[in-house]
Amino acid sequence: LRVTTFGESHGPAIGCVIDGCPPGIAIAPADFAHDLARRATGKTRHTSARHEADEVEILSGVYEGITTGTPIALLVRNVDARSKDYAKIASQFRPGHADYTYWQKYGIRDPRGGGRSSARETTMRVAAAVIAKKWLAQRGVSVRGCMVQIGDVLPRAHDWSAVEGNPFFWPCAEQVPELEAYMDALRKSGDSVGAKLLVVADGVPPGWGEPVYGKLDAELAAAMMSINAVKGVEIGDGFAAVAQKGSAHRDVMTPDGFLSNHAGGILGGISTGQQVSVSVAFKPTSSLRLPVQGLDVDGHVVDIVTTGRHDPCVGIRATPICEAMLALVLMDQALRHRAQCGDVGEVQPRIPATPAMSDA
Ligand code: EPS
Repeated sequence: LRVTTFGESHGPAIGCVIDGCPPGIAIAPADFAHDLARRATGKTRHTSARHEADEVEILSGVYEGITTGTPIALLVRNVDARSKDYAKIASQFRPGHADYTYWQKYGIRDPRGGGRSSARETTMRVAAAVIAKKWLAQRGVSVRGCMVQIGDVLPRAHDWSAVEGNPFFWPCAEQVPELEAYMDALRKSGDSVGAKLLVVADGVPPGWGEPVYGKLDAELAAAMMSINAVKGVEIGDGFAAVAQKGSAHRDVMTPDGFLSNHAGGILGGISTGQQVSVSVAFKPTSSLRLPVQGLDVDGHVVDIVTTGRHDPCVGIRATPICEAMLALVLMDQALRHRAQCGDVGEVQPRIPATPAMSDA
């Protein structure tokens, strides 16, 4: 499965091409609405106020509502760009923003709304993954995510049923008013903050992933790191494993399943049959109202103040994006596994009775 996106934040449209998708999957424009709305701007005061319709047009690869096996092209038209906000930033570099490295690399950039480096691009990852999630669901695999840290605030409880009921994808309902107040104060101060997200996949059978090149965890890390503003990825216990003893980190095996999941459902680059778990760190966004010293294209020191409709915490909208990358990597690995080892579900478990752990 190959997915590529195209388009700029303030161009006429954004889109993606999904190549290598199997035929026979039912898909309609309405199927994209739910996940695109979960990711969209303009839904609450805690995210950018830009109002995009995010309506998906299916341009190719689907006939009479069914994927044909040919490349699927999806398009979303941009309807609420305000490019004049970016007149000044066109000749300046915001500290912490990709506009500096784009300029160093290409010597030309589309500065309007961040152009290609805008979070707008992630719309199409989420759209592409709607198809992957559907294909995976038909094989008993589901993907979900939540926020597990914003700034220095940690959840006091982890209740998956709370996650979709608040704008932060936060797993502890009683803390939501606290987060609202936190974000209101942050927005008023003109600053931004980072966040950590957790995404998990349940129902992944043992055997997905390749042992050396194309390890499941390596591909997940690359996929997550390709999302704007991501600065860190952990699989299972991740960096906490540094302080653990081997006797604590290893997941004890019994005929009824593993007794823990420090490995995050992956050993040697291959899924164990347990829950696959990935944590993703998002940096605080760099487009701030607070003035900062930067440079302009001529190398002069300038005071930079970014106006416009920016997210004070891009992690708030990133749960569906991380879910999308998890689903796309899993579908790709499942197809590769099928090509090499037989259809998903056709291969009998080599060791009987190793059910997945519960999703604690
Ligand atoms: C973004 C800036 C804002 C966000 C945008 C990402 O856009 P604008 O500069 O046009 O006000 O709204 O995100 C989206 C439009 C989206 O769909 O995610 C940025 O600088 O990355």
